[in-house]
Amino acid sequence: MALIFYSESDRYDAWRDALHAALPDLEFRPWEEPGDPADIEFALVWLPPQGALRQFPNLKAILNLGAGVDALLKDPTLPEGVPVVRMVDDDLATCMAEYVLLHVLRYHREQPALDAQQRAHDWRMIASPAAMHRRVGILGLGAMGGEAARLLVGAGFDVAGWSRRPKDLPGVQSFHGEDGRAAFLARSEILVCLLPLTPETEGILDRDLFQALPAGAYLINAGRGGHQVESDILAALAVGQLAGATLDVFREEPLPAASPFWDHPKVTVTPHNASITNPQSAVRHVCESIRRVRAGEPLRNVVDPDLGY
Ligand code: NDP
Ligand code: OXD
Repeated sequence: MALIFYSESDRYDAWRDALHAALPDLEFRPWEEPGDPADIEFALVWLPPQGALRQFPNLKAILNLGAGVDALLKDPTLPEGVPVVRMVDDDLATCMAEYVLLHVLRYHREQPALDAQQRAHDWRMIASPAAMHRRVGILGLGAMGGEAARLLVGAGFDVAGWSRRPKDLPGVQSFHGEDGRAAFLARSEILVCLLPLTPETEGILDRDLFQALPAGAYLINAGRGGHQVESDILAALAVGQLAGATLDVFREEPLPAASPFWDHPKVTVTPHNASITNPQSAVRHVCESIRRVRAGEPLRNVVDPDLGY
C-alpha cells in the first residue's frame, strides 16, 4: 500500500517523517517517483496538476492538504467515485481563529487610524466601546468559522454567523440561508468571510452585500479570492461604505505587484497565510482517514461534490 504526495507549498520531508512515524507500513512516494501506479491507494495533495490523479487505478481516497477543495473540484477529470477528504485539524482552525481575532481587534480598537495618527505625529484619543457592543458577523460557521466565533465570543464580542443550515453554537446568533442573509448583514459591523468557494458563494462579496452592511463596516476575507468582486471592494472603500478591508486571499495569487490593494491606505494584505496546515498536528487527521479506509469504516469530512465543499 502506498501514498503519493503532491504539493508545491507543503513540506515534503515533514509530511514523510510525520506519516512514517505514525504509519511505518505506509509507503510514502514523491510525485516524481510514483513507482507502479497500481500501488497507490491514497493521494495526499494540494493543487495537483489537472488530470494527474486519474493515473492511479486503485485510488481509495484523495486527502486534501487544505480545508478548501475548490481548486481540486475544478478538475473535470477527477476520478469518479473516489472520495475527496478535506483537511479538518485543530491547529488549522485555531490559527485561523487567531487571525480573525487579531484583525477584528485591530478594527474594533481603531488601530489603523491610530497608526495613521502616529505617522502624522498626531496625538488624539480615539475611544472604542467594549467588545460586547461590537457586532461581528461570520460568513460560514464550519470548522474555521465555528472556532473563530468561539474565540470572539470568549473575547466578549457580540457574534453572529451565517451558514446554510441553522447552528447552535454557544453565544453565537445563528442566521441561515437566503432568508437569514439580510438581517445577518444588517448587524455586521465587522464582517468575516470564512466560506468555502462554491458556485453559490462565488462573488458573494460584492456591491449588493456591502450595501446591506452598516455604513462604515469592515471586511475581513480569509475564505477565497473568488468570493470577492475586487472592483466592488475598491468602490465601497472609496465611498466609505467599507471603512477598511483585510484580505488574505485574492482572485490572482500571488497578488500582482500592480494590484491597487498593495498600497491602499484602507487595506491590509496578507499572503494567504491566515492558517497553514501543520503536518505535526494534521497528520492525525490523515492517519484517521487511512485507518478508516483500511477498516472499511465510513470516512469523515468527505466533500459533497454537488455542494462543492
Ligand atoms: P466547512 O466546510 O467546515 O464550513 C463551511 C461553512 O460555510 C459551513 O458553515 C457551511 O454551512 C457554510 N456554507 C457553505 N456554503 C454556504 C452557502 N451557500 N450559504 C451559507 N453558508 C454556506 O469549511 P472550513 O470552515 O473548514 O473552511 C472554510 C474555508 O476557509 C475553506 O473552504 C477555505 O476556502 C478557507 N480557508 C482559508 C485558509 C487561509 O489560510 N486563508 C485556511 C483554511 C481555510 P453549513 O454548516 O450549513 O454546511
Ligand atoms: C486551505 C487554505 O484551504 O490554506 O486550507 O487556503
